[in-house]
Amino acid sequence: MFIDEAEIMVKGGHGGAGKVAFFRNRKGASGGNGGPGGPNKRTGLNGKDLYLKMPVGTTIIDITTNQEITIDEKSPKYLLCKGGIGGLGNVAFKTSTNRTPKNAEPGREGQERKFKLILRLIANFGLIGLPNAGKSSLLNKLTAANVRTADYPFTTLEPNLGVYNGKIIADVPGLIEGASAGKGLGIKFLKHIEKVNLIFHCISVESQNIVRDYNTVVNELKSYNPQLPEKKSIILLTKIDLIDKVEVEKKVKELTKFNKNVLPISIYDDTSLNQLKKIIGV
Ligand SMILES: Nc1nc2c(ncn2[C@@H]2O[C@H](COP(=O)(O)OP(=O)(O)O)[C@@H](O)[C@H]2O)c(=O)[nH]1
Ligand SMILES: [Mg+2]
Repeated sequence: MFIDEAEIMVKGGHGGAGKVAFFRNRKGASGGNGGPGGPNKRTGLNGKDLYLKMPVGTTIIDITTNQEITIDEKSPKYLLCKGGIGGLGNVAFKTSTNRTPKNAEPGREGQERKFKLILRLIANFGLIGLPNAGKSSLLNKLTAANVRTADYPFTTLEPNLGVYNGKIIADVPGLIEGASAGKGLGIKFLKHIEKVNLIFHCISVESQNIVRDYNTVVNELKSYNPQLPEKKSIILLTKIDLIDKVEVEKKVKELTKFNKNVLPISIYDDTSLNQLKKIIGV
């Protein structure tokens, strides 16, 4: 299963107690600091650091403070929770009048924090569009991905990734009218296109109203994140093998009103696929 959100509780180690001990001759305190401290003023060992491995692209949000950081290649290591400070041993409590104090500190609790983890896939390109627009078929055609495709909606229930020429392409499923209100798969997967450099907005020639279908998807993007429709995008008019050239031209013309580049394409037409590969390959 594809998990892209999780909540975790992290707790730093306990500091460990300081030691109450005395030198053999009973001439003075010898308990070292935690944790836990040893005799002969030995300071206890520090606990081993615990590292949690997370994929690059994971955002870590402190649920209490809303403070957030995102793991990227440049800053791969963060301290989530500090371990507790060790307690002072009885040596620390020696005074000129009391050489043999019998008290030591217990050591402190480690820090405890709750985090929400959100994974946004790091993809260069994102395929979006209504169900059945041909997104998964294109991903399969361009890359070694082997995603199930079929002529009914919601064959793809999770985002899929493929690699072409070292570039990662994400197939983001399930956008329909009302997705932002939770219909269908909802818009939970849209976080995965927030970081792509270029969006391919797929519309099938089978659409009865390509302008309306285009707007439907853009509106859902907008409800999720008002900046998303501002992202660089290209319209892919898909499955052009199903209609004749004149009809394709007409539909391309209809789509030019959105001031986007429109690329007519079919998985059965290598010339059009090569044009798409050129865009991805650079
Ligand atoms: N004729 C034709 N059918 C296609 C083309 N691309 C996809 N399809 C078919 O359209 C249906 C939906 O495709 P799919 O990739 O699952 O769409 P998705 O829901 O957007 O991922 C499948 O039956 C595909 O075989 C194409 O270029 N030409
Ligand atoms: Mg699909």
